[in-house]
Amino acid sequence: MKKNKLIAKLTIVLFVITLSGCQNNTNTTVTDENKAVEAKNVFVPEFNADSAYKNIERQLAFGPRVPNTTAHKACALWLEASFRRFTPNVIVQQAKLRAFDGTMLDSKNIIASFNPDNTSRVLLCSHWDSRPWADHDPDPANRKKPVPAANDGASGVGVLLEIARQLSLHDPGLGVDIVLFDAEDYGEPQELQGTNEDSWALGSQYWSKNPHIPGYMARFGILLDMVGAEGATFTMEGTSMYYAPDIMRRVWDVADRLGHGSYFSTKKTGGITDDHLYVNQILGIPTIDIIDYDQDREKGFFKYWHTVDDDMKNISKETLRAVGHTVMTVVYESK
Ligand code: AHN
Ligand code: ZN
Repeated sequence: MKKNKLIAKLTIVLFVITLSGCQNNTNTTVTDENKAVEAKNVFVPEFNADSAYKNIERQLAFGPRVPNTTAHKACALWLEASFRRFTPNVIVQQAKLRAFDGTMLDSKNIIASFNPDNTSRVLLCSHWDSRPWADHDPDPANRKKPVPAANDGASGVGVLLEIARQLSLHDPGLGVDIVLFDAEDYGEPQELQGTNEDSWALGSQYWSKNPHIPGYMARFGILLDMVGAEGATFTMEGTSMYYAPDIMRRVWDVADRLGHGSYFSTKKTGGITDDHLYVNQILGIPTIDIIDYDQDREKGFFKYWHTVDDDMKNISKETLRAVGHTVMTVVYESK
């Protein structure tokens, strides 16, 4: 009997130790993910803004990358070939996706992986398609024309291609997946009384339900959307703050530390529907959106949003560098 009691006691003690051990581990992981304040002593390659800028020009040279057009098909091949120069691990995920108006979109999510076997992974993403209609153009004659999508599309991709190049040159020591989502910008136009939020971000909805690797998981994700405009302001957007406040603070802290605080405002803004929403909701990867957005501005988004003037004229290498430098530092410091 005594022996039994002792065993029971020991079991309880062991159980408590195990419990507190687990808690400790969890805490450590969370703390690790959050700490940003101090620069880690790791090598961070230099982000080349000229290269990012050229990547945007190359995309625009195809014409608007509207799904089901030849420009879209040609650009997809170029994006895939570009990735293959940097890593052998490239997957093109094809899907036919139904748009709000019933159009079936031939879409391709284009994915590049670095250190595919490392279980410690970071997700970087952006959309690469162009909006078919410049429905926010001040001139009604332009509203049925497609958007060149230099900022709203090509800018995030331009930054991510440059990051991919750097990842191929300097091993970050952790897994990185770069996902270029298709069919983000085929959302229902407002004048059709569009309240159909799920008509946006079709490519990321598909990928989140069918990740390129079954059971895919990453520690956190960063979405880049409209990261190239001159004088951009990236606010702390509500959907990101709801699902991934620690990641958002950490990225903003890094930006501040690197001297890019003028682009990364600590103003809290409303939540928006963008690719990160579905990655958060469906896959449960805490993902933030670095986006030029503030609901107190006339348009919310940048001045030329969904107009035919979203072209190279408005793209700034300084803005691209602020974003690229910040995101690359976060990635390499996540080792
Ligand atoms: C909505 O307008 C609901 N979402 C905007 C997401 C977006 C459009 N990002 C780029 N273009
Ligand atoms: Zn758009």
